[in-house]
Amino acid sequence: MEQENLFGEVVSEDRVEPLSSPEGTAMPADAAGDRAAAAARAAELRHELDYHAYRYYILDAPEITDAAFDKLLVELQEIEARYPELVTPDSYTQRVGGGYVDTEQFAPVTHMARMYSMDDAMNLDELDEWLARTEEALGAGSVAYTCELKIDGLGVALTYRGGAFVRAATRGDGTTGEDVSLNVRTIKDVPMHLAAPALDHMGADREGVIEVRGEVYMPKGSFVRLNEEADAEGRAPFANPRNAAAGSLRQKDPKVTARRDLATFLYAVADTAPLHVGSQHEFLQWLRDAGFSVNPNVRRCATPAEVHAFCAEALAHRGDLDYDIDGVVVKVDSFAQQDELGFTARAPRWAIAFKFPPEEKTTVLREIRIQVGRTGVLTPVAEFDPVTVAGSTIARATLHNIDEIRRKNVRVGDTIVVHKAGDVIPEVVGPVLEKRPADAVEYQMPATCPACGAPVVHEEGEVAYRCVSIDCPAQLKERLAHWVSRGCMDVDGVGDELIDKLIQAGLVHDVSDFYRLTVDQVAALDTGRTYQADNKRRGIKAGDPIPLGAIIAGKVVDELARSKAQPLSRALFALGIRHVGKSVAELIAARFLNLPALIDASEEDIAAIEGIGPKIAASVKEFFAVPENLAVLERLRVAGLTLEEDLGGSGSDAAFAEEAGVSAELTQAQPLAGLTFVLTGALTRFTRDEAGSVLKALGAKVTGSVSKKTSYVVAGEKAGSKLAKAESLGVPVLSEDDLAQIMATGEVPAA
Ligand code: 3BA
Repeated sequence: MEQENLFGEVVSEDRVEPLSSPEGTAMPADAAGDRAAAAARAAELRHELDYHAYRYYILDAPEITDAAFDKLLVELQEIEARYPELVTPDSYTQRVGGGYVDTEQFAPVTHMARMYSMDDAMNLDELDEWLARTEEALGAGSVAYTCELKIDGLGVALTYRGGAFVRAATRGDGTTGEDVSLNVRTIKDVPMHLAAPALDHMGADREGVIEVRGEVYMPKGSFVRLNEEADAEGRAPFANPRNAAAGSLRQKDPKVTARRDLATFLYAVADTAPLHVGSQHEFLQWLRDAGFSVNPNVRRCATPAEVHAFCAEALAHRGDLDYDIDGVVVKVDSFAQQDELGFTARAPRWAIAFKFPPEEKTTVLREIRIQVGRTGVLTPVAEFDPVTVAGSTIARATLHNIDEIRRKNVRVGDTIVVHKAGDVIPEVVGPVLEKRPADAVEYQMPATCPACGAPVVHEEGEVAYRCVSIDCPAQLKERLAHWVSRGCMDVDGVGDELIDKLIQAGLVHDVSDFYRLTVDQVAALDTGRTYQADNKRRGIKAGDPIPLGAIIAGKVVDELARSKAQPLSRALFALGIRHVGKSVAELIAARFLNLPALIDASEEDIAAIEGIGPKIAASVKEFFAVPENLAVLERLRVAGLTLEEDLGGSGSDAAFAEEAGVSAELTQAQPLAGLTFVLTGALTRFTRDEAGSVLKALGAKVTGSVSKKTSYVVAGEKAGSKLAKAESLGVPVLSEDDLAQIMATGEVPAA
């Protein structure tokens, strides 16, 4: 079946042959023709990339593998490198910040029409007043409302001309904002082209300029991770996801923004006329049809009571969302009714922001405790009397560093206000100064490490205080915990408690010791609990310590063994090298592919990687210059850790392809990307599953039924109806020998 994509095109899965590169240095005879062909192919690739990005980021339903997507991107980059004049600002390649100079960044931009503010309703009474006024003005019972969540992000305006992305600007003062195009382009859910259904709906107006508006935000999870990284590296954290989003959007280097995981929700437009829609809910559908991210939690409400119900639900589910909301926006749905109401000097009369009450509590700060992180950074943590905020009890919050303590002006003994930043992270807001005890003193960082007693170092110009001792047990514990954590080696079942016991028992001194643990050693560890009664048969007396036991120990050892296959990037991040976070580790691993190559690399080699600066390169080199670190790495290698990066397709397919003798270079090159295969009949040398794995490892899609979109059918013995169908549709048929040739060369022989 032919399928139309969002851009109104029939998507063909058949690969359009990439342009061959011009031979030699002589000007090709038909240069103009080549250029025209390149332009056409570039346009096609841009549409395909947009479409697949939409499937991935908006619909969460990708049709092709990441590798196949990258392949399309690389092809477009190659064309644009050869013909720089073909680069357009809406090209997918411009998302990664490639090749753009930042001279125009943050230039002032005047909005097409004013971006108004909104009036606030600070409580239900104020909301009711607005609803009553609105019903009165428009006729009671004749008004429908569209209720939206009020996303706590940053207002932005996105401009499109003729359906193509032109520019993005911050809201600024509502009249003029700042040009943040380079950074917004890196936000994956922002379409570079409006999709066909929305454009078609605009008729002749599709050629004009439109400016859609919405919110850029940072998901809570990304915010938490970003701040954990900041703490570990001794950098100042962001106060909440909104500030983190603002900071990320105002980055000078778009590559930094690209790594920050920003996202958008759109909800307004400068001028509704060209869209040919009559209400807010129709407009939101238009935005979805155009390929924008629109918050799914919206509801058209026919009565004030329904509006109330929506607000109550939103408040109740606030904590379940992966983004921060600070209220509900209620809008009169019909544009005709909106026009009737009009605007005040600063805001539309047809909309109101119902603000959620801030979740703040007061409590008493009992102690500031110092936590020693894996990099030796001393982090002060506020310990206060437990209070319930936003549905959970909190009793501690990080104060990050001494500068934050000074800025917040909190002292032990103070009555303090606490809340949850971004709805998730407990945070001390500040002291209630009237209640400060007379004897409360300003906090001082300790001179020695509370975990090991070594002197604490405070470098000029840094906010962090560090314990630089090699054998600080607190650092060891944190390093071990980091190694096994989710984003690192991902070892299930090794928690803080077990790590404590392993250290106490003297079984683990560095991460390589994890891999020498035996089931017996782990099984014998004390759980800290004791038997309640005698058990003569097992020789147990009441009061004897209960050991961990062989079942749990077996799982722990298995899990550790399983983690040996983690790629180099995971291990690099897990080692806890200063300034090497997850994304930096991925960049480094992708460049060097294995540990020996990385150890051999010079500081310049490392700094030459796109996105990696001299500070990171120096820190990596420093790490590998320490003999103890190299010794740990050697022990890891001996223990059987792979420590290699696999850039090709899905793990198990790639592994099988390797076993079947397909070279790693071939798997990595993904020569079959964009092609669809169907296997039929009995093969002699492989099972169909195995052959399928190999084809997938080489980038192909393997499906079960033959259609016009099928690139090739591989037919074995006794192939039946599928072979007949291929022949009737003119789909080329390959033999098992042809398959062997593909595996050896990556090329499909002429059928
Ligand atoms: N809807 C913020 N303003 C919003 C179009 C109006 C409006 C908002 C909104 C004025 C949200 C003021 C800044 C602005 C675009 C002006 C929303 C949200 N609607 N859902 C009624 O989720 N934060 N903010 N932005 N124009």
